[in-house]
Amino acid sequence: MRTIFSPDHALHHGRSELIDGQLQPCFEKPERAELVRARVEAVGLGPVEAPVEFGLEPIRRVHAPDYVAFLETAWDEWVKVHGNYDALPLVWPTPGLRRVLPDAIDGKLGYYSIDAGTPITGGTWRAIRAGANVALTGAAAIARGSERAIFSLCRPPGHHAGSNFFGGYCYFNNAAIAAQHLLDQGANRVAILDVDYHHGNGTQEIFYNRADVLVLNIHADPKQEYPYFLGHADEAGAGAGEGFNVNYPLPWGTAWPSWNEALEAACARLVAYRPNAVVVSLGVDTFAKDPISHFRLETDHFPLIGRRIARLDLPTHFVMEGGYAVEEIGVNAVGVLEGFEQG
Ligand code: SP5
Ligand code: ZN
Repeated sequence: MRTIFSPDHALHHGRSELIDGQLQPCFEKPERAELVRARVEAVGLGPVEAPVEFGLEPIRRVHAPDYVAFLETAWDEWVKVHGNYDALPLVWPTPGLRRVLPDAIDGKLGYYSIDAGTPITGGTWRAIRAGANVALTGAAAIARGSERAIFSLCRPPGHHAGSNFFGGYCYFNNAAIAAQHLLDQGANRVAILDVDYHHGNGTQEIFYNRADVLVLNIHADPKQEYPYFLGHADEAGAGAGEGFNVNYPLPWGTAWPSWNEALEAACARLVAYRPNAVVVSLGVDTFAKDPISHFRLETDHFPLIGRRIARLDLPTHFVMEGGYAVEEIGVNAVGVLEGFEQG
C-alpha cells in the first residue's frame, strides 16, 4: 500500500489547548505523524510519496469560501493584535440569536469554531493545505482505479471540521474533501466509515442532506464525550440525505466485542449501499491507553479492523484522524493497514 505524506504537517505545532480547565500542551502534536510514518517504513508497508498540489478549488467543494479565506488570514490578523502566541477562540455566538460576522479576529475565531482546544498558529495554513493535498492525492489514485488501497497520512486531522467551522484539532475535513473528489472524478456513491473514538460531527454536517455520500460513525456516546452535541443514534440524515447518515454511539469502557459488533453493523449497511469506494476516517484513539479517550481496544485488535474492511472488497482510502497515545500510534495505525493487506 502506498502512503502519501508531507513533512509540511510539522508547520502546525500548537502550544496549548484548553482542557480540564487548564491550558495544557496540545495532544495533537507533530510526533504523531512522524511516528506513523516511521512505522510505515519499519514494516515495509510500501512507498512513501509526496502529495501533488491541487489548489483551493477541491477544498471549496466542501468548505465555504469565506471559511477558507478566514483560515488563510487568521494568523496574520491575530499576530497584529495579540503577538506571536497561539490563536484560540473564547467567545461564541449566542445560541438561537444573530450570527453577524465580526471584524475583530477574536470574534471571527468564535464565529468559525466550536471549541477552545484547536489553536491556529503561524504554520497552520501551510500545514492544512498540505494535509488536504495529501488527501486529494490519495483520492485521485483511488479514482484512477490503479490501486486497491492507499493511505493518506494526514495531519492535523479533519473529521471535526465542518463546512464553515474548525474544532477538535481539525481545520480542513480531509476525508470529506477526498470523498467529494471521488464523486467529482466520476464516482456515483461513496461511503465514509469513521472509526475514530470521537464522533465525526464535521463530516456528518457536510453530507447530512445528501444521498451520494453514506456517512457511518462508530464513536463514544456524545452524552458522555466530545463533541457532545452531535452523534446520537437517531441522526439519520435529512431531506435527500435521509437514511444516509448512521451513528453507532457506544458507552465509555467499550471493549473489542461490542465495538466489533458496531463495526459489523456498519459494514452491513455499507455493503447494502453499494458504493464505488470507501473512505476510512482512521482514528486510533479507541486504544485503551489513549490519554483523552475511554474505549478499551488493544493493539491486537487494530489489524482485525483492517481485515474486516478488506472483506468489503472495495477501493479503500485510509485517511489519518486521531490517536494520542503517541508511543503506540504507529503500531496501532499501521496495524490496521497491515491487517487490510493480509485480509
Ligand atoms: C481528531 C480528534 O480525535 N479530535 C479529538 C478532539 C478532542 N478534544 C477534546 C477532548 C476532551 C477530553 N477530555 C478528557 C481529558 C482527559 N484528561
Ligand atoms: Zn478522535
